[in-house]
Amino acid sequence: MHVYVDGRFAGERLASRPRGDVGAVHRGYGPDHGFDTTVDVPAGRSTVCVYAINAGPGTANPLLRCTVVQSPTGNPFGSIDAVTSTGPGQVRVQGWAIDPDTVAPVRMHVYVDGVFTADVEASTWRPDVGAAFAGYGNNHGFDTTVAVAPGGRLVCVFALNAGPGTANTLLGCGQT
Ligand SMILES: [Ca+2]
Repeated sequence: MHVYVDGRFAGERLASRPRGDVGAVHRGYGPDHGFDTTVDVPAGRSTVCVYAINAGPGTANPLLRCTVVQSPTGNPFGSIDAVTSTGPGQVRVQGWAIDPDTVAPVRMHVYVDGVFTADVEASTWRPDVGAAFAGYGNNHGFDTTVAVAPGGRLVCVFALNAGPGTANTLLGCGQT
C-alpha cells in the first residue's frame, strides 16, 4: 500500500494483518490481507489517499479511497490546579497544558502581579491528562515554585501557542 497525504507520498505499508472476513470471501488467498496503520498529517484539514500497489501482471495501482481528515489545531489549553504559598517568598503553581498542534511540551510564562517571573515547560508526568486527551502522551503537567516578594500575590500563568493558533492562552490566576 502507498499512502499519500495532500498529494505527497507519506509511507509504504503491507496489507498483511489478519482479516478472516476478507479471506472467507476471497478464498485461496489466505486471511492476512488487512491493514490498520497510522501516518503523520499536518494540523488542520488533509486529504489522505491509499493505493494498492500492483504485483506481477497488471496495469495500474488502484486508488482504494481518499478521505478528508481534520487534525486538531489551535491555541493551547489546560488548567491551573493550584496556586499555593509554600513559604516566605515562595509560591508553588501546579497544572497542565497541551497545544493541539503538537505532542511536545508547552512553554508556560508565569506572571506575578503582572510582572513576568518564570518560563517553564509543561512536561511532567500527568497520566490523568494523557488519558483525557488521547494521542498527546502523559507528559504535560507542570509544578513549579517561583520566588516572590513577601505578602499576598496574584499569580497568572499563560500557555504559549506552538504552530498554528492565534494567541497565548491565559490558563488562570491564583491569589496567595
Ligand atoms: Ca497551536
